[in-house]
Amino acid sequence: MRIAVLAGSTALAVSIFSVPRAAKSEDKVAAAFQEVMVPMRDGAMLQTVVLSPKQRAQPLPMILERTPYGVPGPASQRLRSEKYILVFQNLRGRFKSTGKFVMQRPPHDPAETNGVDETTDAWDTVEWLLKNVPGNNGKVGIMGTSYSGWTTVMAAIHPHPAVKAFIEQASPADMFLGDDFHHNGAFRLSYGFEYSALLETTAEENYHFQFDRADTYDWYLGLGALSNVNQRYFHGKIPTWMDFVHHANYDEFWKRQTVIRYLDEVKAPILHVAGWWDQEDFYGPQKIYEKLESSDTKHWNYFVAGPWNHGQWGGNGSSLGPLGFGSDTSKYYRENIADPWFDYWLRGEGKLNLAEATTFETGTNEWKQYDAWPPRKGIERRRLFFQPGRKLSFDAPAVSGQNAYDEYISDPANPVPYRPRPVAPTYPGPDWRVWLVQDQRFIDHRPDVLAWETEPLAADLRVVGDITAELFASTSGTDSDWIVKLIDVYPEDAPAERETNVKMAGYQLIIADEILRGRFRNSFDRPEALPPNSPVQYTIDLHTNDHVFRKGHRIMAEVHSTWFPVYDRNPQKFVPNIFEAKDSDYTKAVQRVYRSSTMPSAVVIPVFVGR
Ligand code: PG9
Repeated sequence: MRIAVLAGSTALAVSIFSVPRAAKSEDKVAAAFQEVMVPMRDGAMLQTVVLSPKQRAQPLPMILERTPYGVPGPASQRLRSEKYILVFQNLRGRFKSTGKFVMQRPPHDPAETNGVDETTDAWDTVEWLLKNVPGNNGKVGIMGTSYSGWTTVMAAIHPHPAVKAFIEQASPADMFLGDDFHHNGAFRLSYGFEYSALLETTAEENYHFQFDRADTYDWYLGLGALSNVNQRYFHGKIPTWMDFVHHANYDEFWKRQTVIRYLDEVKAPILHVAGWWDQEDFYGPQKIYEKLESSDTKHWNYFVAGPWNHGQWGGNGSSLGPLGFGSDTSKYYRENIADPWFDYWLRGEGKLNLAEATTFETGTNEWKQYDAWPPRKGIERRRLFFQPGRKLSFDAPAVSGQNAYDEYISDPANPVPYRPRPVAPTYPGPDWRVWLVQDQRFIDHRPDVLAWETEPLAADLRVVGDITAELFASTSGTDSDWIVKLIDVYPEDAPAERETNVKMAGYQLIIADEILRGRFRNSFDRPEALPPNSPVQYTIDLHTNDHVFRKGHRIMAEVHSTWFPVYDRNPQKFVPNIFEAKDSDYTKAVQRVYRSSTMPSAVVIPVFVGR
């Protein structure tokens, strides 16, 4: 059995404005389609579609998805399973739902007795469905990917007692620290700009910003300073853009919005799902799982990660970009994890044979199970040090002193592209969906990209858990971005991938990556200028992973200071608010990465050494 709504998530990833569930050829069960307006406690009416299997031997549980992206239309009259009633709902202010759409509306102030938010809307919806949907068995599951993954988590803060299980897939956790809109305070320019234009023009239009250049790298470069966005295009009319401008630091606006803050207790079973190459919300599910794990006394909190981009678990998971995985990993997830999860909690069927963490180990293409995430048993944290001659090794650097560094000039007028040009608009893609697995050789010749590489590995190296970069670096400017990537370099004799036939000789595959905006090195709330030409130590979390660097492969660490236009350019001169920087504030800077015994830049990897 497969739960049809899972397939909907693919539509989300392909085009976020496809209805969340398009009819599929494998949909076999005739369904009754019903569209209703569900009343909320403050009088708002939310457009809701109920798809119920026509043949029902017994009352069925309901699975609810709450989305800003549109509900299925009347043509949706088939389902893949006769086991569930599926319910889709548009959030306030989206499509026919009344009320006001607020991007990631935070929970209301508890002092406000009539307050509404996504938690109360989910509650009111469940209450209404239980009373009004014929043939339901009184049990509800809530699930979704990305935005609707986030509404799933919001519902889990204070769930209706009828909600017996959740599946949260790629929910953002914190839009300033690690998901769609910023990473460690660095602004995700192309996503932030295009997504807010898309959602906050009229819902009927779902306006894709009309670029007048095929290569948006060129377009964003021509845009210049961020302050030009309002002057030339948005004119102060896009609320989310105005929030970016007014909340350039990690202030109460962002803190109130993060779900982490409200998750003090696991109130119903919840499964968290992440994709290793999720180009949007990879941070979220890891952090949400981690926060809930601290209060998981009933063992209701579980983690799954696979070799997927954003939402790929709903579609075909046999390959991603050039990479083949030896089997359909998404099908595996659906059939062996997601379906049994809901069958167990909502239908009382089967046993829950689920490990605390189930992750797909890339490199070997094997599913693994762990009793903790990140695993603690058998793990040794080892440093891969940057060495002279662009070498990377486990030996601590022998050289000492201020002169052991590698250097580049970072020029905001010529930023490092994040994917091969021309950079097409984010949506509808398809390049956006695969950029994290694209061969990094397209930038390795640039003088502003530095890389350090190991010798070919004598044996497989299994890396499981949290990866961190420890960087000692200076800039001649007073602000700077630092991007660190951990890359798997394939040997020259690497065969083509079986599923995709792509030749992998010399391929440079990103395994882990992150950016840190230097001004936030001590505090995300209070940015500080960097001391020019003085080495500073940065610790950058590259997040958890499960990857085997195979024998014969090399490991590479890469550092640069622009990643454009997925991130805006740091002016490299400290200004109070980068959204208000002038074109003249953007300056070149000399960047040095140190690799001495006293300033040993390194990537710290969790090596599995056995139990
Ligand atoms: N990544 C998208 C998103 C989630 C939440 C807020 C804003 C954007 C999405 O795919 O829904």
